[in-house]
Amino acid sequence: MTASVHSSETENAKSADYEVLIVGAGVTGLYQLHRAREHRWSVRLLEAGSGVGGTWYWNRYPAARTDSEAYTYGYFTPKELLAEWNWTEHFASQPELEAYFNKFVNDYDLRRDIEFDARVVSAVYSEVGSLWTVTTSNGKKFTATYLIAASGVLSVPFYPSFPGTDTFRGLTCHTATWPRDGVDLAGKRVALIGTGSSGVQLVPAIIDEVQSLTVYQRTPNWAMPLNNCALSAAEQEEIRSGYPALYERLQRTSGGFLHEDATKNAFDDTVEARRAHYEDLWNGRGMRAMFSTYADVLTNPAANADFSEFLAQKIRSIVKDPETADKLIPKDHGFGMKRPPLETGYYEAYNKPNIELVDLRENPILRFTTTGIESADTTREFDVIIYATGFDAFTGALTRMGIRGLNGVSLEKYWAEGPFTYLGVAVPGFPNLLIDSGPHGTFGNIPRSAEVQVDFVTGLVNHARSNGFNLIDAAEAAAEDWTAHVYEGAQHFAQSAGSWYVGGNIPGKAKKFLPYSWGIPIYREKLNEVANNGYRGFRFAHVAAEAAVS
Ligand code: NA7
Repeated sequence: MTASVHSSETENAKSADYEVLIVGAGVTGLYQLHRAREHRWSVRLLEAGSGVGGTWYWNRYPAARTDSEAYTYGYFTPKELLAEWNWTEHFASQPELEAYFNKFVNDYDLRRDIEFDARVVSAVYSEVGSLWTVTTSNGKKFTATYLIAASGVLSVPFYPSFPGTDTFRGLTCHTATWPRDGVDLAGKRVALIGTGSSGVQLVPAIIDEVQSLTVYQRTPNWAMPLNNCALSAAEQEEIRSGYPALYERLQRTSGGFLHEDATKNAFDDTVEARRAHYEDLWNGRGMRAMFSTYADVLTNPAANADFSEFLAQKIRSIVKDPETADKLIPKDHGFGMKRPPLETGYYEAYNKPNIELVDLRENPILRFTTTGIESADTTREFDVIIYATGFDAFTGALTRMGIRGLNGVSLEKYWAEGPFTYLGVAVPGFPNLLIDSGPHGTFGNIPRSAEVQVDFVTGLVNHARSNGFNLIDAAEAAAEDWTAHVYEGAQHFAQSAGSWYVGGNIPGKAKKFLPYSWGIPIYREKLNEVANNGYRGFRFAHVAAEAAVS
């Protein structure tokens, strides 16, 4: 490294439109843009939608809300936003979250750096000058030294293919691309396919409005009450003054949630003590049961079965028809092996006269007809069919962007057998592609894990910038070690086969564990250690505009 900072930046500026392109204006990409501005990078953010918020821009279905306490989900920097913003409920609804991200963008004048309606359709790395050429759906081209993908882990909606879907003459929609003007469901015969978090939120929100609701369920989930409620002015004040202590706590807990990690094992308690603890969890807020049940609830099958049986009893006690209750109880996985939905009146909705639950294991969908859905038992007629069928999680957005690294290798092909990353932020052979929030790095309360990545990526780019480098690549051996470390942490999730944690929901997708399950504090520690050791595991170089990489 010989070039001075100034000469290197000038040279890059000559050969590329920007130093950095960020993809995605969701919770992660906006924070990355803010950090880019702080460090005066020349930057442009490319966003597929016409507005900001990512998940909270697209998922506008009734009752869409976060399962993280809102005050743990928002940004902790900049400080002004913390002081000014009031969350109105413990768990914020989609409109409130969208308003929050708009305020962030407006207050910090970020909008001028965002290109809307610009879905990335191709991103090709060139060794000459070490830069990315990115093409967007609106026909524009951009070049930059660094391409930072903040394209989200749950951002590519999945549509299962059923015969005849094109023939249905009524309305079809997906929870993840819900129309901006809403969908008129009043008095309609509605079908809902899918009972993950989105379906579980939607059912009680529409049951009183529709003429009939038929829920097509393939796999029931262990849903627990969200126990949301409004925040009083006094609580809002308390939250505002408690942010520093709250942030410290969120740095400590494995999921980056409020909820403390359990230290006791299930059978250290008596039956009575366990029962009392389970009741307390049932009446508690948010994702507490995932972290605070017992230390061995995910790792000891007997402990897992004990808690799962408590939940099964709860379902039986709420749902009046025993056959329906039984269908709603998962049989193929224990609590926590798949991401548990949080519910508000979901099980109660099955006591309404206008709901029907169709178990797809008994009655698979055979085809869509012009007027409804034919399943093995009968044909039902509908005005509206709603897909709540989830996402091609973690890798879906990255493998659909037309990313090509060194020698034209496609990321989609490179990851055909599962993702291969260093730290969840870099891929060997794809220089200067950096990932904020993707496979092998994301866990728990997404903004809290994403900020660890954004801060690391910001430091990494600054390190390269200030040392006159314009090429960052991950070493293959480092990625091998990291990928092995990710899989080692996945062993507890042995029953997750059908989950989006392992690509189990997408036909033909490699079945590999995708999140980083060691917890955010360990992740942060590992990333800090790499940064403090000169970004060990990365290769840096300076490539002149006309020269090829040696
Ligand atoms: P999820 O949790 O992936 O749920 C998708 C649902 O769709 C789930 O019940 C699936 O059943 C069902 N599904 C998927 N494919 C089919 C087919 N072919 N036939 C019938 N049913 C199908 O997505 P959500 O949007 O609810 O939530 C995603 C995350 O967003 C959530 O966990 C939170 O983190 C926020 P399956 O279980 O695969 O049998």
